Amino acid sequence: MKLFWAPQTRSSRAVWMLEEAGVEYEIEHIDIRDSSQHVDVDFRAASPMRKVPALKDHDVQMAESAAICLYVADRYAPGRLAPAIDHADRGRFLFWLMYAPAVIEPTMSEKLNKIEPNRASNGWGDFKTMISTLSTGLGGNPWILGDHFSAADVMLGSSVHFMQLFNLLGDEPELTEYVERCRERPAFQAAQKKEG
Ligand SMILES: N[C@@H](CCC(=O)N[C@@H](CS)C(=O)NCC(=O)O)C(=O)O
Repeated sequence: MKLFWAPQTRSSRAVWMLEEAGVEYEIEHIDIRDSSQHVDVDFRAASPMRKVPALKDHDVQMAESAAICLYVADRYAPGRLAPAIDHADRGRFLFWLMYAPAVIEPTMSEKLNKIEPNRASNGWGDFKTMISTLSTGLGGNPWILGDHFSAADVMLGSSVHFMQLFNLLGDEPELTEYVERCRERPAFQAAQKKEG
């Protein structure tokens, strides 16, 4: 399995995921600032937008971090990092997995770029509602599905990690403790080590 990766990017969550799954993989460094270097046919096939992370696993080629996390969990750690397809938690798991790209990232972008949110027409609401929904979702549990860590925590935890790096997180004890728990995981630390 090969992960197309760049430092200080969303690639770190794919590494975290692969480390949690315990699969073997190699990393190919993509220079995201120089598209003339994007000559690898596998990278071009896996990532039509030439973005990282992207993955090649035998004949599977794909991009989008949430999709990669879901693929790795279902393929290599079913029942452990993703509830089985007929498990009652599956719906909640998918909701929170998709919450990161569908709600957290657009609201973060609006906040960083000081764009006034249009709650009613935006599919992602606004930053404040995103934060309170996530805090309520955690509800004092260690992980988003309760006691069980899953791929959804990789997506959510890495998003909260970036929120903190960008100084977007105010006094949110629930989220601060959550991201601290994520950072204590050996797989998270292995991913951070690769950042150099
Ligand atoms: N929605 C994508 C976003 C991927 C993305 O934007 N990656 C950035 C780095 S964090 C990138 O490759 N940027 C280079 C470019 O767009 O040329 C995901 O979650 O994987």
